[in-house]
Amino acid sequence: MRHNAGSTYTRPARAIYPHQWNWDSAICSLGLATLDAGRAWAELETLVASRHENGMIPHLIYHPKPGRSYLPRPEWWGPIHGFDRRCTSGITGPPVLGMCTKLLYERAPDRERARELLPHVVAWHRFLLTDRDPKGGGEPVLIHPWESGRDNAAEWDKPLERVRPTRTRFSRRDIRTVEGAERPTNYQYRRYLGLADEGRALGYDQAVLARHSTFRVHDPGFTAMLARSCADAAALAGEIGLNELASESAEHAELTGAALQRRVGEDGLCRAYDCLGETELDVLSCGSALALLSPSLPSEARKVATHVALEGALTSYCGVRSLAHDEPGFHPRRYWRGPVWANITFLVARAIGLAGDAKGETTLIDRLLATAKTAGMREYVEPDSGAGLGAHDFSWTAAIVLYVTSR
Ligand code: 2M8
Repeated sequence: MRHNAGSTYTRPARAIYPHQWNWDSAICSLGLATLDAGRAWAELETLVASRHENGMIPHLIYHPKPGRSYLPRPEWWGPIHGFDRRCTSGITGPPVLGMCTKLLYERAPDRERARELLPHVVAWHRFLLTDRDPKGGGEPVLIHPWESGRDNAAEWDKPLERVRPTRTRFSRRDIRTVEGAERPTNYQYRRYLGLADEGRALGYDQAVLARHSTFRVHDPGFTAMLARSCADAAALAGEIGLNELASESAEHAELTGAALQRRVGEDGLCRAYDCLGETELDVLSCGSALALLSPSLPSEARKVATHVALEGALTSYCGVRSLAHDEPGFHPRRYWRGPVWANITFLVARAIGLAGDAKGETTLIDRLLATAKTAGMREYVEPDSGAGLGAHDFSWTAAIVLYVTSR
């Protein structure tokens, strides 16, 4: 992890991801907290420094000298800039920052720094529940698969069919360092880049995109992370004397939690939703397990999702699978379509622990640690063999191992 950590933020993995990513940074701060508390706070401060005027914290913030090693380059988005003038993407990412800020505060309390940071975290939540929630229902509209953090998740297959590829010639550097079979396909990349072009044509007006993007979905994983982050922001704001932010965040948590309650299906699981087709996306992925993060998930739904993660279709001896093994789109080596990721296992473990199931939490954390011990700090692993996949020396895997072993 030190190898990837600069003085103010941590790259996910030097060769393939040479910039700052939103949820990667938030999770990395937890590992850093075990080594150097000041540096951990700097990680989150650097992240919020990239905020946009509307409160959005982008999914990706470019190194000032971006080089040519990562596709898309800043020009694909505009270029557009954050508050600190770094170039950023025009989309957002999974909102674990509120939750990580609270965890960091618990590990390394710094009242002044938390009081500076938290208003930007809450402004981001406010953005997600206004510009990105045109109907005011409490579930942000995602306008790009990258916003879910689970880029090629099988549930995005159908909604992606509508996206018009705008460029056919581009050079993917990711498959120079990682096997192509472990990454998204060219078919998907053409559409990821098509969406970046579409957003640019609309000037990255986020409220317009939430209504008119050709890709618009609700992701229970994203909404649940938001619900948890809002609840955690409310608790932390209360503790450090930011009372208005505390009540606003409590309202946000209630709104998002209620939206997820409405998303619970007949079998007790929350699934993704295609806003354009107005249909549920019938895929069982870790998005359904992440729903456990919502503080107000009904107890029957909590029981079902916990079972699926610990013993059911999403279980693996390595942790929580990104996609159920019996789904038609399942592929044990391909990125978010089957492999096990440490961050997902950690988030689901935490959600289960917070609901009072210490045994379930320990089971998942033990699986995560045993896997890291044999596979090393890999980006993801094969769910049945435990073989390491994707990037080596992956930052959040190391950060999570540091964090959970130093409690
Ligand atoms: C992956 O996504 C980026 C695009 O944002 C990529 O493939 O280039 C995802 O795994 C995402 O969740 C993660 O934040 C990012 C950096 O680790 O890589």
